[in-house]
Amino acid sequence: MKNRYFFTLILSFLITVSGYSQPDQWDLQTAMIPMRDGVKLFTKIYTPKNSQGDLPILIKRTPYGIGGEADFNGQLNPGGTFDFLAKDGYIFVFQDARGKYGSEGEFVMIRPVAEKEKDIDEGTDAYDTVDWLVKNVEGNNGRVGIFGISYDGWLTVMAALKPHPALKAVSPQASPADMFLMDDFSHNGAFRLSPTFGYTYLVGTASTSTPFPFDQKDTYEWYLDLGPIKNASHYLKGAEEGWVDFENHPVYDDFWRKQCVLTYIDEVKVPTLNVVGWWDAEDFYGSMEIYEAWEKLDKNNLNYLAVGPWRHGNWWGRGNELGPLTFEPDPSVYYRKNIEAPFFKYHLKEKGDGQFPNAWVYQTGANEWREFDNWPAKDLSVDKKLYLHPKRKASFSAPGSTESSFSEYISDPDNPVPYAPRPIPGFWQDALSKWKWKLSDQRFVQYRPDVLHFETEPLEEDVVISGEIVANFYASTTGTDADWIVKLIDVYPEDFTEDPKLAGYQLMIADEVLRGRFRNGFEKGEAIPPNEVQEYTIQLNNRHHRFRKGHKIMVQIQSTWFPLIDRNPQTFVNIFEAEEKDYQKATHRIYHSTEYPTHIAFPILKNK
Ligand code: PG9
Repeated sequence: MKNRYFFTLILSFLITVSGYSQPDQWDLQTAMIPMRDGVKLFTKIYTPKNSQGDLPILIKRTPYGIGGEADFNGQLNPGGTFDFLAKDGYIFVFQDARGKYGSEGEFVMIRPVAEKEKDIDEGTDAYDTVDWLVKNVEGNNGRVGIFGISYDGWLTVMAALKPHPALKAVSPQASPADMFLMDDFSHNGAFRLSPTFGYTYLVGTASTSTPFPFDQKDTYEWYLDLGPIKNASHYLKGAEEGWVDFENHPVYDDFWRKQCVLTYIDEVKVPTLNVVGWWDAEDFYGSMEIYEAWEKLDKNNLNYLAVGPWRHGNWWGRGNELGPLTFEPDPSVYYRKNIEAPFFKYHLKEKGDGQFPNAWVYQTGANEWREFDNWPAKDLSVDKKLYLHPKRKASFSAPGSTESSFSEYISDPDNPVPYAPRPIPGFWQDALSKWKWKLSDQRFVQYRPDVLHFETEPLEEDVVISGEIVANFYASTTGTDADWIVKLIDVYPEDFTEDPKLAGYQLMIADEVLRGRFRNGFEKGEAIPPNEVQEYTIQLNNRHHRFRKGHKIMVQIQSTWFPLIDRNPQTFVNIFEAEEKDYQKATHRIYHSTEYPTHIAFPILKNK
């Protein structure tokens, strides 16, 4: 007991001298802030009680509810999400997005940028909020920042497109960019069934967020029992509007183009810190594309990138553990203390020297932060190709002329490969289904008859991937459409005394899907000619990973990934109108010959 008392005493001493705030040190004001069309948005404003001098304002806008007072008090206090920022001193503002929770108006899922000057969008709502805050909140220094994760990150990008003059720094974190090509709703034209069905219900049925009430623990079975995807709308009463958009736009058309933020990005107008995690299962692509789009236009070096060993958003919490992996020191604390806090401090408080690298990139496998002048650092790497061979082999040499030419499997839409070990709870209900499945040990499907694998010998030296990974492959099918899923895997040695729970572990480093009908472009689908070899390219995004000496590199290929991706009927029909009879087994072949040398291309670091 005595010890505990002593510990508390020391802790409160440390908290006092380090300047951390206590819960009762915040003044809370609430406001309904008027937008230009008269709609009012519910907003909470936390001002530190004993601040000296005027403070900048940091805003987080969200459709997910700004919650009870305790939530945000908690985040502002020691150990909370905003710990280092709170210590530096800001006025924190939290706001319900239009049409959500306490805010008036209509919520539109990923509302496109307004076409007419006078119309509203999420950018104008951010603008009007900043304007009101700098004019009405006492003790502000006239400098404002906006940040947020995921939808809130996307709202941050919207705020930066036509920024209010007082907006001096933004940090979009895990923001989606293109919902058809690669973020939450579909990847390369393959519809993300469980994330999208769950999300449509979550945000579409009420102004609050209510997850779909699955009556089965294993949603793998629930979605399989659903049958053809056209049956899904039956369960989305109240949220039909959102779902109809998917049914009406099964190809990349103007609807998707207008929703895509990249369509609107021009010069970098505000210092921007883009943030994302290597194992983000929702919006990795979007965050990288936004960084890259701004980077190309960044004449004044205002655009930055931080990528850590994180799932979707866990730089706001503890970051020591992710699935089976451990990281020391905690990369989330490192990020908040050494990247995020100095970034905002420099731009909103004009303190510090502002000498930041362009990119802070965590090298997984080596488990350390690296700093780069640009990302990917093309000048520091050379291109390599990892080829597939018969008998489940992979190597850095191209196939010889005597090698047999293909490996094959039967893909059955009635028995799809699960994307995570079952039972798979609802995507929006559970950390495994939503966040951690990418960290699952891929041995759970390696020997399914509908999954191919190819692996190298144990590596004789470290191989450090540093940049964009691309799968170039040759395949045929007996059907008229097929999905192709490619996974790049770090296989740990069987004898891994360093961390026995990782012995033999198959850790996914990169993964992606392509719906075959879109092999020549996303604007229209084209049937695959049966039994003809076709060439396919899949971008597996970029990575910075060290495959260590003694590890093996594995490639797995499969054609179902359920219920993450809806079942491709494997016959060329509009999938949203497909009937039970359209779903057919098909035999797929992956070629590995001199004529058709399937390979994965990636840059590796020259100087390890
Ligand atoms: N990734 C989620 C999302 C963002 C935008 C649209 C739909 C979903 C999120 O976690 O907010």
